[in-house]
Parts: sequence; structure tokens; C-alpha cells
Amino acid sequence: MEKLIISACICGAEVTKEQNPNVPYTVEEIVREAKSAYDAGAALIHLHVREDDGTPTQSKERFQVCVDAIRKECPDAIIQPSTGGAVGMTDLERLESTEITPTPEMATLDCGTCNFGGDDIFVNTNTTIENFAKILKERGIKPELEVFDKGMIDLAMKVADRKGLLVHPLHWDFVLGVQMNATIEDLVIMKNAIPAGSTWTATGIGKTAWDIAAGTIAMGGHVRVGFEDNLYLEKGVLAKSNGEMVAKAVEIAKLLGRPIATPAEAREILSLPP
Ligand code: KMH
Ligand code: ZN
Repeated sequence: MEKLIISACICGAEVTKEQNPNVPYTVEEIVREAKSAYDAGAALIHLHVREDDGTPTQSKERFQVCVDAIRKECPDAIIQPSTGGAVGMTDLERLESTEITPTPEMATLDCGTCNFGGDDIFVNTNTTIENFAKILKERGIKPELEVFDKGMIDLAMKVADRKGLLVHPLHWDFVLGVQMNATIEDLVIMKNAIPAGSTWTATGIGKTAWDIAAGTIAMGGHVRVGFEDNLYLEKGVLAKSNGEMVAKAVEIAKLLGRPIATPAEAREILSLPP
């Protein structure tokens, strides 16, 4: 089976130290978490950044400082800034994370609007999707197409792909348990809905994380783990680090006979330049 790319979503925009004191806010904490994930086997770091008090920000200056500092500790990791940011941010604000130097190899591209817990709405209109796809293509950044349900796969194809704004092969990230349920049946629906030749990663939010990780690894997909999506190593046990969660994914992969991709192997699988 193809080698497994492990992505670590080390920080996110919503989770807090009140929920798990190991959630990183400062540059030093973000670097600590990126390094723990990288050392444990993550090839890709999905990155959000915060102000020191935990406020989410898409400031290009803050991204630049964090990416430069991560790069020193994780020299060959794929660093993938979020363009989703946090609920309520403007499109221009969200795109700032892609304006760092050197230009990131990848960034997320969220493919639809969804209910995001409580009364929060994560807004990605058709114009937003189209503009983000166009800008990422112009900047030579490979999008990770973030899809929270099957309709978002259809929307990405209609709104961006049919207009020639996506470069194939596509790479998808199925974020299950936000809007769509997070069962193995849901995973199968998503896997069967993407165009042939695509690569895909999946993650389950909260208590669904480990079932989705195991199912994904068995099905040949790639896996995302980390504080952004889940704060627990197992029921009732808060994770001490992102590295601990990556190590658990490595262990599941080992049990299922799936070798882990290095960053160089991940670039090859994702059709990124070496
Ligand atoms: N924080 C969410 C509102 C992404 O990184 O592209 C959006 C998000 C998706 O996390
Ligand atoms: Zn994110």
C-alpha cells in the first residue's frame, strides 16, 4: 500500500488552553508542537497561528515569524498555512498567510459554507472559492481542498475545477464530524465522490478522531491528527503534545502494515516539486 502521509494540525483557531493546556499560542509553543509532530513522523504541518494571548490571526508577519522558526527545527517538513483562518475573518485577511516568503508549497482551500458549532457559520461563498482557487493557482500554491461534506466536493468541481482553476491531480482533506457525520460509511461516500487520480487525507473531529484515522489508514488514504481537531489521546486522557498523537497514528499504521512517508516521499505522492 502507498506510504502514509501524516499531517499534524498543531494549533487550529478555536481550541484553547482552558480545554488543553498544551495547545500552543506563542511562537515558541508553536515551534515546540511542530517539532514534536515532525520528530514523531509528521511530514506535513497544517498551520494556524495565534497572538500570544491565543487570539487567532492570519497576519502575514506572524505567519512569517512562525514559519521561519518552524523551518529551523523541521527543515524539510511541508508547511501548509491555513486560508480558513477563524470564523468571521475577511477573505483578504485569510489570504495573508499565503503572502510569506518563500511562497508556501501548499495552503488550504475551503470549498463551502458550513455550520461550525453553536451559531457560528464558516462562510465560503462561490466567489470566495473561485477567488481563492485563482489566487493559489497564480501563486503556484497547491491547494488542499478542505471539504466538510460531500456537497463541498461537488461545489469545488463546479465552482473552481470546471473553470480551470485547479491543477490536477487534486488533493482533498475530508473534515468529518463538523457538519457531516464521521463514520466509516461517511468516509466511503467521500472517497468515492472525488475524481480519479486524486489523493486524500481525512480527519475526524473530537471523539471520532481515532476511528477515522484507523479507517483512513486501512482504506489507503492519508491522515490528519492534532489539537485543531482533537484534544484527547484516548477517552478521558488529554494529549500532552501533537507528537503524542502523531505517534499514535504511526502505531496504528504499523499494526496495519502501512509505512510512513518522509517529507520527500510526501512531496512525491502529492505531486509537489522535490
Ligand atoms: N478554523 C476554521 C474556521 C482551514 O484551515 O482551512 C477553518 C479551518 C479550515 O480551520
Ligand atoms: Zn485549519
